Amino acid sequence: MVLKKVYTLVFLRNEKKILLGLKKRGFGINKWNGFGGKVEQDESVIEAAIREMKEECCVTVKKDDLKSVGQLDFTFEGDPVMMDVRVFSGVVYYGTPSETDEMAPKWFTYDNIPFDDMWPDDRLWFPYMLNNKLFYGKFHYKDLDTISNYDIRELKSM
Ligand code: 6U4
Ligand code: NA
Ligand code: NA
Repeated sequence: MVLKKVYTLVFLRNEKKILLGLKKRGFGINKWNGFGGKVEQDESVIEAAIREMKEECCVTVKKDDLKSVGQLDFTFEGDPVMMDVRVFSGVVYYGTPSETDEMAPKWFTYDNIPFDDMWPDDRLWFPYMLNNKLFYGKFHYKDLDTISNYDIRELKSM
């Protein structure tokens, strides 16, 4: 039996920039990433995505303004739990991205994305997201810094 935990990951974007947050604690600490976290038992994936945006960078997003753009499965050597990450992209939001205990938000131009300080998988699937292609990616990590194998493909629909 495969154990699986579902996570959200949200990227706010405009024509010139993408919003990332520097994670200040926990899993992925000191890495830049989108905003998100575990889907809890009493909520849908989209509800979790909206809640985590608010908790992590104080921004309100509405359900209809978030677009499902990809799915990522991560496994780690010696860990039976698969991370199933649902990736969303949005343009419209309310409020000003602000620093919280968990994340320090910052806008990056598309030619200046800090891949060296992100999860190693990001540079492999960001091109799909940035070119508005739906994607599925599967990554097996040997340790937290090293991908031992992966597969990414474009999807026709989510
Ligand atoms: P708690 O336990 O409440 O602090 P929670 O906020 O629920 O945690 P967290 O922050 O651990 O969850 O969630 C991990 C976040 O990191 C999710 O948004 C998914 C994302 N993530 C995990 N592995 C990733 C990877 N290899 N590449 C990537 N994002 C990843 O781009
Ligand atoms: Na989180
Ligand atoms: Na959480």
